[in-house]
Amino acid sequence: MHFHKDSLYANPLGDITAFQFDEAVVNVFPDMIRRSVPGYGAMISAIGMLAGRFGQQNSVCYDLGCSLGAATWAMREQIQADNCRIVAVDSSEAMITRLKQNMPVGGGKSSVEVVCADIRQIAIERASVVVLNFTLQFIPLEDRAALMAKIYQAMLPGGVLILSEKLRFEDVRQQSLQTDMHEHFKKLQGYSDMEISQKRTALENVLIPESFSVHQARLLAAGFGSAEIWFQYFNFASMIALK
Ligand code: GEK
Repeated sequence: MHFHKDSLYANPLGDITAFQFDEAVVNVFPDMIRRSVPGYGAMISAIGMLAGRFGQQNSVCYDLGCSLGAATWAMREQIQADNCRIVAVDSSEAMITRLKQNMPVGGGKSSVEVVCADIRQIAIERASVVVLNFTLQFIPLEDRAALMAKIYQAMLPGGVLILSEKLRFEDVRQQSLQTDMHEHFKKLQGYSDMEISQKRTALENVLIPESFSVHQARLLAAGFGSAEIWFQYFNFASMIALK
């Protein structure tokens, strides 16, 4: 299946509707995420490495908000434990349809179950690895604590949660600097000022970033023993929380 270059916001749009993970987005998704999220490739490979280390025998690794399964395939490559299966979940039917058409063959011993569902609704059990790679930021603020508590409860001792998010900064100058640097990154990736600005409008009230201290406090309140950033590139960060 062929993917295209992201030019969804390249022409002036009279009416900019709220961003959705529909078929138009799916068609350009690999290009869009790589050119929009600084460090995306590095985070995907590290998720594979972490799954190799934390994936336990007779347990489940979850990729929540899996999109086209980049983190799922990276985990499958690296998991060595016996009977350690992967469950990949996304609420976008367009994403899940395409993921199923694009499943790479081979590449590991773990089985992969693909589920089209809202991650707030699914049951989670015996989890050794849980990945939320740029997904929590799309969950309504009021639902985030309950989701974290559900994940924590479902995790085995010694389990890991990898939480990657766009961050906001409480300090006004940091917020403006890091936002500017991200936009500079996008320009170097070939996005025009108009594309950047129209995408910003489409994501308003859809992608809601929080600060690291808010994430950390929520993770600790859910029960995690520690939560730290292991990777950051401007306002995009990935955290590791340990049970
Ligand atoms: C990657 N992790 O390539 N339930 C399930 N899925 C959801 C929900 C929900 N409530 N809300 C949003 N999503 C991927 C990238 S993209 C990040 C993740 C981005 C899904 C949504 O359909 C989309 O596929 C994904 O979360 C977010 O490593 O585009 O910035």
